[in-house]
Amino acid sequence: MNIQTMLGRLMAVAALLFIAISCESTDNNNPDLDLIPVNSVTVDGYTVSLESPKEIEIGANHLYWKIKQGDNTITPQSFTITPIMEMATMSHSTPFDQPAPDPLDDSYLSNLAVFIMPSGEMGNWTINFEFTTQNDATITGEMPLDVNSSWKIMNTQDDTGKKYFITWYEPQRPMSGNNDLTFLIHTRESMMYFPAVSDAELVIYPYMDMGGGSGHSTPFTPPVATGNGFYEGDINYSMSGLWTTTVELVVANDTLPEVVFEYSVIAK
Ligand SMILES: [Cu+2]
Repeated sequence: MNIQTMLGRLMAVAALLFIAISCESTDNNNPDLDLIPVNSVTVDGYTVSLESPKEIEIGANHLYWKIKQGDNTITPQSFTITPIMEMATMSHSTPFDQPAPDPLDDSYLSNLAVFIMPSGEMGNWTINFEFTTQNDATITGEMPLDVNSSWKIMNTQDDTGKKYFITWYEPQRPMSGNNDLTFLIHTRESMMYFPAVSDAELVIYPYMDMGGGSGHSTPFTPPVATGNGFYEGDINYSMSGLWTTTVELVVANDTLPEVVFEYSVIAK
């Protein structure tokens, strides 16, 4: 987490305290987390709801889980998930963390999931979940999930065929001027295990094609590893419009085939 994100979280906590003091807040959605409902499933009288700040798409997603028995939010002893994509000839998972009590609102369990493929003709996503209630009851269920396309994830591989997933984590909405620039790197150890890679190097090159054979780059600080697969730098877009960013991943002194992110930068 970088300084800006931390400041943002602190400010959100301050805003939350202010709201708690200044009004009788009812249950329902937390305005500071600003979540939209994604799906919910009821099993044995327990309703498991999934919310997220945005529609679920390939690339990074923050998932917020709430478990209710009737109108009461319950705190399970444990809650684990397994995202699975069922495809014609095989099934696979995706890079994800297990949910933990959310630091901003502990009525939610939250986690990061990086979806590597969109839902569609190729296959469907389901999140299998299991939780243990305070009465030691174990409840299992499954939640179908629609994963939309996006430009925010690409993959490459080394010459043994080992796959690496490069996720554009931020800016989610690139704007002219300065932006935090954060990537996430994962690899595929098996169809069910996609660990974070924290010891790679990223070589990036942002470019704007101005047409007629001319174009230009823009000032940036190369992203460096900060742990858990995160690589943080920044970028200062000199113009709005269509940009590309080429990313070369260097793993164990081996430079893997480059990937190119293509996206719009909006005027501030
Ligand atoms: Cu798939």
